[in-house]
Amino acid sequence: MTNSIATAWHELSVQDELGVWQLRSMHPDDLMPGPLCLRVDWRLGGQGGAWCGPSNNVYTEVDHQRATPLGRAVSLIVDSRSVKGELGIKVVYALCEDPPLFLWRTSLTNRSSEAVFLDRLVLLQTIEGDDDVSVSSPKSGSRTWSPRRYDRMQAQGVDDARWAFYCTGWQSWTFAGTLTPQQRMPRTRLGLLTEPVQVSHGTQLPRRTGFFSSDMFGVVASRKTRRGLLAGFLSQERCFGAFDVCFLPRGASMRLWLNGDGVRLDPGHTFESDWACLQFVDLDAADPLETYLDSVEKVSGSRADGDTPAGWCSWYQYFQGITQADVLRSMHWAQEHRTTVPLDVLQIDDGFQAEVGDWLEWDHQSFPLGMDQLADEIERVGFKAGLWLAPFIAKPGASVLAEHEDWILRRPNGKPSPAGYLWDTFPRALDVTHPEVQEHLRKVMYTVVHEWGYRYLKLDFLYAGALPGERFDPTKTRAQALRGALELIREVAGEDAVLVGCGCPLGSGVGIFDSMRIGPDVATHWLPEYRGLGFLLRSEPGLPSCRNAIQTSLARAHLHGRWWANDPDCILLRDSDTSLTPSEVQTLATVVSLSGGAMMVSDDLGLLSKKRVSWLQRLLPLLPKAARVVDLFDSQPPSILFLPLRGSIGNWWLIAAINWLDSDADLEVSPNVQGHLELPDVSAHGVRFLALREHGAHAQWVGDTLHTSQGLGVKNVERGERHLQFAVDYQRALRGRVWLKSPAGITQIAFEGEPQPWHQITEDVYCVDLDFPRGGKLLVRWN
Ligand code: 9PG
Repeated sequence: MTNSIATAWHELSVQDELGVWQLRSMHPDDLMPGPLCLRVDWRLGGQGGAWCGPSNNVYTEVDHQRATPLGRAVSLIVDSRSVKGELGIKVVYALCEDPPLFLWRTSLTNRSSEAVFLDRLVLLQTIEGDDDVSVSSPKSGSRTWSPRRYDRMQAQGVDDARWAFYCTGWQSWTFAGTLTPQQRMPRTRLGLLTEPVQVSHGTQLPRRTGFFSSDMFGVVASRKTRRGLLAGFLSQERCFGAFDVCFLPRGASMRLWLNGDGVRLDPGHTFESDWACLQFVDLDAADPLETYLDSVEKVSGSRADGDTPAGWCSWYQYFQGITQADVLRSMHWAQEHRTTVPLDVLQIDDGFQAEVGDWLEWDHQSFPLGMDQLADEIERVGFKAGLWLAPFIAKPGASVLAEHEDWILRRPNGKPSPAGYLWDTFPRALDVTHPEVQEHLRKVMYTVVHEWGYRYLKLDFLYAGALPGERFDPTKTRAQALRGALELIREVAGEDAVLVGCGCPLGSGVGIFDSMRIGPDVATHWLPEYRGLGFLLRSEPGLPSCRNAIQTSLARAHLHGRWWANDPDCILLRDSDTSLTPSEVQTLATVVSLSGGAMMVSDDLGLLSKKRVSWLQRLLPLLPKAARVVDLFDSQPPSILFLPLRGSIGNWWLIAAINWLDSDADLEVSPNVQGHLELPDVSAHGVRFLALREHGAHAQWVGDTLHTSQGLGVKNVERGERHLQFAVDYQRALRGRVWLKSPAGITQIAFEGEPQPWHQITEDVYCVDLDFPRGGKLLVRWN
């Protein structure tokens, strides 16, 4: 029997006997998947079991008002059982109208008398149109994914130039970007050194051309029809999940699945999956992924409305050699420059602790004041004290491991679960489901926040809480283990602490973190390198490098202000002791500024030249929102950012275009359908950054170097017949050049009543240099 439900947006039909379902959009241009099916794989008494659709004991119900995380929705509930009856499988499909999103999830109940171990929950897989039979006859638990068994998008065959797949990696440092069928997935080639760090256990690492995988959500898109299909999950609290796509000559095969991690489901117990969802995407909409991204935020309660951090971080200057003296030097500099460069956080990174893992002991020679008094000192002079911790990981020599061998997460063979190669060693992960580890985490967090007084915490290497292993609590998936530990940390730290996630599986952090690192580490070099091995590492997508940090952050710009405040990693402004060119420094600073996210500077501030300090000043205060990466679905790496702004001087656009080439190049952007801008001679790895405004017959503000916004500090404009007066205020000193247009010429420019010299640039454009301790009124007169 076929059951259908519909709304103004979508229509769903489910064929009971075959377990085949299909979703149609009412919008004829939308990219629709063909017939789909579900699948569950498990083990019971040493035997594999699989279910591929409700061929047995089906019961279907329609509920017009069923509660979902996005409000009430018309729903279809299909209750069925596995062939041998050991597993009860309930699927709820829901068509939400506001937002227009299709949701579904499965609940599995163990109806046998023995434990069931859950391997995989496939929520969507495309099927061969003429091969339905293979779908309804369950085959037992093979773990491989054979794309030959799935089939086409309902759209025509795959033409290389037309298709694209947007993928986002598992954690902060994993690759994100848009790929085409003739490309391969960028992946690490360093095996056990980096794979446990960057890749979710079980997620495909496809090597073949046109085969891709994305964690949490992904988008298949047609560049020609400008339509796409987003498949993903509304939360990652119960399972890690991925969207796998392969482009084959006859169509695109897709699979959206959750990793059960082999967790134990006891008799009578039910395991509910996270909600899966599909969104039809218009690639040319102002904010194409808005419906999905906002829904994730709604479900987990984002913390994006707090203040976005601006401050200093010790890591990229001092690394593990940081001392109290270095911190105090930067603090004094920030104190002296407060009126020109208003920073609010001073964050001590890795290096204060006695050993990675032993957080409550420190090196008394390097930090004689002690970590508590140092925090007091930082707070006393008016900054937020920040500290780095990697709570789920420890170096092999740490006393926490010597004293508690049983806290280490281990593989079934008893060896520690690989956590990657870090700090020139192989560190261990803690089993965060162990009650003693949880007690230890409570103590560490309580001490650091409530006794020492650090209000800003950068919590790093969090993926270590979600590595595969035999856990104290075998009923918890890796995602549940991590989420539980993150919730515990937030609970102990309190609502007021600013928590920054780093090295963190992204979906697990929504609702926990105020800010999240969304890309790999920056570095004072453009390409990845390690001990002179640059040539081998160039294409590593997750290793520290300026290029990797910028590219990944651009691909995740849309998360800002929704799931958290994005942290695109630090800016590095130094002009000595770096191999970054001035153009590369500008590209990094421009992208970080236009991200609207956190801005941490990681230089020895006292060593910055005057010019570089003036660059830093222009970046503060932070921009109020993120720019849109307009070519996200069209180029890899993306290179064009637009940010529409509105203020008392009208509406304008900030536009940045990046030259990714290794040589100077002419760039072109099309801000609208009617026109394009030619941007000649942009230097290698450099950026052209400008403000675009309409110009009329009257006098007006044209642009400035006061601030990256080029105008948000103009709080008020007074227009007279022969004058214009701008009230300018950035809540700091005012330094830079302002360009003004005046068709009738200029007779006087004055700031706070004092006449200022000006220069004529073109027939009707003039400029004036300002250097004042604070904002004020800029007056322009003509005859
Ligand atoms: C401190 C650093 C900084 C940095 C973090 C994180 O693969 N690795 O060897 C690797 C080492 C360090 C690292 C990332 C990866 O950086 O992102 O900002 O806090 O830890 O150790």
